[in-house]
Amino acid sequence: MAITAACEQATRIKNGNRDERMKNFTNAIVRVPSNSCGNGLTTANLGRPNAEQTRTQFGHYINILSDLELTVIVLPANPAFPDGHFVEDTAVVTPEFAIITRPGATSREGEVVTIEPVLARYRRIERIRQGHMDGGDVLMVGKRFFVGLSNRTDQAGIREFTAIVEKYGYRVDVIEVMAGLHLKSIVNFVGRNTLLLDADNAGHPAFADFDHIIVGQNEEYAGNTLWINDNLITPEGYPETLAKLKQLGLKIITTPTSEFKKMDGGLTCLSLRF
Ligand code: CIR
Repeated sequence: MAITAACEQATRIKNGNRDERMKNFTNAIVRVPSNSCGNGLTTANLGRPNAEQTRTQFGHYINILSDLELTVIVLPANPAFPDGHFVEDTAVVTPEFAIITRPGATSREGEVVTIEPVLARYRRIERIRQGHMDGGDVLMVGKRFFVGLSNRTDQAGIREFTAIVEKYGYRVDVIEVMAGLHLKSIVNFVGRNTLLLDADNAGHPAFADFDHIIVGQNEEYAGNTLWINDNLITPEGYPETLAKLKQLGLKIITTPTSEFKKMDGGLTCLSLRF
C-alpha cells in the first residue's frame, strides 16, 4: 500500500480473505512516520534516517500486517513527536484491557494522548500514573508478563503495572535489561513455546519454561522478530537467525528495517497488536 495523504486521516485496511486459522491478533494500530522522524532519540550511530525511505519501509510493514489478516488502524503522522511511529511504547494491550503507559523519555510522554481514545474503542483502559514504562519492555506470553527494568521502565512503573495485571490473573517476572534499549529489543516469543533471545538472557530462570533460539552476537537486531497469527516477521539481512527460525516450521516474512534501526527501532515497536 502506498503511504499517501489519505493516511493523514485515520484509515482502516481490511483483508477480505479471512479464514478460521488460529489467530492471536485481529487488529493493529500504527502511526505514519513523520518528516521529523530523524529528530527522534537514538544511540545507534548509523546516520540519520530518510523520511521517505522510512515511510516506504513502513508501507511494507503495514502491507504484511494486512496480509496476515489484521485490521490495520493507521493514525496520521504527528511531527511534534519524532518517535511517534514507535507506537508500541505507548500501551500494553491484552485480551481484557489496555494499559496506557507513561513513556520513560520526556520527549515521548505526550504520545499517549492520541493513542488512548483509539484503544478505548476496543478495551477497558488502565493507566500507569506515577512511574515510567515503555511498552517495548513488556513481553506478554499467555497469562505471563516479562517486564524489562531498563533506562525507560522503572521500579515504580513496574509496581503499578503489576498491581493492575494481577487483578486480571496475570503473573509478572522482572528482567533487568543489561544491553539494548528495551527487553523486546532482544527477547521475543516466536510461537511453539519458544523464545528468541541472546545468550545472556537465555540463562535467566524466568525463561526456563520455554525452548530457546539463541541470537548470535553479530545478529542481535534480529532478536526483534514479531510473531503474528503463527507467522514470523523478521528483519531482512540476518541469515543465521533466519536459518534458526526456519526450524520452527512457521511461515517467515523478511522485510527491510534499515531506517528504523537508525533510530533504535524495530518491528515490534511499529505497532500495537491485539
Ligand atoms: C526511542 O528511543 O524511544 C525510539 N527512537 C525508538 C523506540 C523503539 N521502540 C521499541 O523498541 N519498542
